[in-house]
Amino acid sequence: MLNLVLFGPPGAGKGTQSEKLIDKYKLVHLSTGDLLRSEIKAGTELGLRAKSLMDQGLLVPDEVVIGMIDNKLKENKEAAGFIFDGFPRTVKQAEALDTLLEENGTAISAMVALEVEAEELTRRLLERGKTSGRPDDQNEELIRKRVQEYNDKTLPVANYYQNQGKYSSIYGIGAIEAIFEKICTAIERATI
Ligand code: B4P
Repeated sequence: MLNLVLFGPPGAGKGTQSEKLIDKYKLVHLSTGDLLRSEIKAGTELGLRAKSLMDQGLLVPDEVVIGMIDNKLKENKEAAGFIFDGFPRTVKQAEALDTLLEENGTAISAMVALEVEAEELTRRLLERGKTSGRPDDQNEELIRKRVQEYNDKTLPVANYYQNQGKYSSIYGIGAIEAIFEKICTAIERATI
């Protein structure tokens, strides 16, 4: 099984590159951001709880996202592999993911981190906010809060995978196709 973690700050290109990776490696896409947004759209209790945090640029509680991932792994037992997009975002989530995968007799194959400077992240997200309708993409202060949450709570996840020898870093500014090629090379290197 090929199980990839795509890592990086908000706006680094995780969602964008995930679409191309799914196509190439035939993986099941698990984006906690997308899963949370569909709960919000469906008006569930979980969605309502998540919305108030997401609208402030804050992470939702670990138990919520871990539970969602657990359900999705159970629903996709026949998958050739998974791409985790926007998950794990805390060390607790990374540890939980390792346990869940172990229970299914598998493990993370590689983690690819996209590196993009803060000014470019703000520019991209404000641009996306013009058409996405996402409230968290429409306000510069909120975007800065999301990047701060990333620096405080998510960056340590890179060390977690570095310690397991699974971490690769890719510069995420440039043409989408050129970045995709670099990601594929990193995956192939990590999995031979
Ligand atoms: P996400 O949905 O994961 O949102 P994101 O990080 O903003 O998206 P992404 O990083 O995939 O966007 P992309 O770069 O592709 O999370 C939203 C919120 O949900 C979080 O703030 C949090 O509250 C909550 N949440 C989600 N997961 C959680 C978890 N595990 N734990 C707790 N809370 C969680 O795209 C950005 C833009 O850049 C696009 O418009 C794209 O076209 C553009 N772009 C991409 N690549 C480019 C390139 N090379 N050049 C120019 N533009 C590019």
